[in-house]
Amino acid sequence: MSHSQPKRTDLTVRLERALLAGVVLPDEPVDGDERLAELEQLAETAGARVVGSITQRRTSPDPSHFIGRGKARELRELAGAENAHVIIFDHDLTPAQLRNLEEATDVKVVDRSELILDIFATHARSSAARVQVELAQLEYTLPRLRRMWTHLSRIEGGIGTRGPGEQQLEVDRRRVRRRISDLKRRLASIEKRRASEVGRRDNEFCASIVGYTNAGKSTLMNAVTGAGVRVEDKLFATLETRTRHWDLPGGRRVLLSDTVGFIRNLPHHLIASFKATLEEAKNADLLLHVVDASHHEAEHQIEAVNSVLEELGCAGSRILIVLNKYDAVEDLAHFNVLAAAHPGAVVISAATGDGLQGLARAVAEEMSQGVMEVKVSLPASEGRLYALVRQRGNVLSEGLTGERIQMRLRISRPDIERIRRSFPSLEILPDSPDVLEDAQAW
Ligand SMILES: Nc1nc2c(ncn2[C@@H]2O[C@H](COP(=O)(O)OP(=O)(O)OP(=O)(O)O)[C@@H](O)[C@H]2O)c(=O)[nH]1
Ligand SMILES: [Mg+2]
Repeated sequence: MSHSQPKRTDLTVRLERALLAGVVLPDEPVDGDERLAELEQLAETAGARVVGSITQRRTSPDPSHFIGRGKARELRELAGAENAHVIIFDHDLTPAQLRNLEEATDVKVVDRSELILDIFATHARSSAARVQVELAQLEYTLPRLRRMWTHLSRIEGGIGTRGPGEQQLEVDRRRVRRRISDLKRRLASIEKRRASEVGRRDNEFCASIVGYTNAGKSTLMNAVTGAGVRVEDKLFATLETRTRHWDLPGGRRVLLSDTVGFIRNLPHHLIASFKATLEEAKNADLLLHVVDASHHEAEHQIEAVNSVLEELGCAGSRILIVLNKYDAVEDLAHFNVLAAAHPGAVVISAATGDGLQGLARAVAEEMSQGVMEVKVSLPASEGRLYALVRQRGNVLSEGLTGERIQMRLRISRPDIERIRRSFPSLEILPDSPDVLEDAQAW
């Protein structure tokens, strides 16, 4: 079938019949079928109906069409035969490749980042998430506006004008740039607000649930806190951070956050825009890295999550691996390899509740990690600080010198770090052990 109207005025694939296209390059960790299966899940999450797929093995992408020209012709025929309106590529394409592919196939072409951005745009509920997604979309779109110009010039050329396309493109670009700076301003104020919220939580132990999309993060959140977060067998069901208290047996309390899931090659602009949302993870005392242990690509998903964490600046955080969906494990040998590779991991089923007590124990242990003896000094007038130190630490001795109170106490490293962050007037005396060297640098 032939489409004479512009194809990329609208990148959404909702309700459209879609073909998937993938290229298998050497040295890619995840195999082609698995990647196409994930792309199919993404396409369906975005609302498309997948009607066929094509893959090609290549040593490197074709610079002009990504796939070979012959394959592009094959795609055109298949699109015609299957009455497809869109071809979704399992890669990110350059603006030129997109343009060439649309010309060669005569249908709309969408790349993997655009597809993920479309899903995020559809799922974003809060105003913060909407701003973040729109910003990511515009930043990804701006360098691709050339194609819009092609379409615009085609339309305007039809009514007999010469060269207005270039002008229109300039107008479009300016409009987009203005919108981008407007969104950035709004995002900055959201970030400021969030930072002050995070600041208020400084005296609590914060744990963030992170993990590949669909790993069961929200199910875990609901199971331990009764939060009522939406759970779905869909990618990117959660786009907003939810935070709730989790009371551990034994009386300790954790502030637990559930947030957006990660995926292999998460579009870079999206990570940048979601930094504010993902800030929780960055400031957390502990990350619970939830893994779908029943998935055959679990190990690659762990790696993908680790690389996003690195990009977010969380590489140095304490991480507890949580192997979830144990109830759904079919290949026990495969599971055993996974478990053996992560000896400190806790095995659970968030859906049935199995293993949650063990998880609570492991978290409690993390909380009391690194208990040490320190000497501190604080102004006698700071009643709140004094109360907090007494509540968190185990006071061994205490004395008053002038206007300051000196204390020797046993306290966990995360606790003393947190208190110190919120109360700069707390002084850690130099003859305290190890922490204190780093303490000077805080
Ligand atoms: N069998 C089984 N299914 C589970 C378990 N935990 C979660 N699920 C299912 O896995 C799917 C995804 O669960 P979610 O909790 O939404 O996953 P998520 O990690 O929050 O996903 P996103 O927010 O989309 O990134 C749902 O269909 C859950 O019912 C489990 O322990 N066992
Ligand atoms: Mg979720």
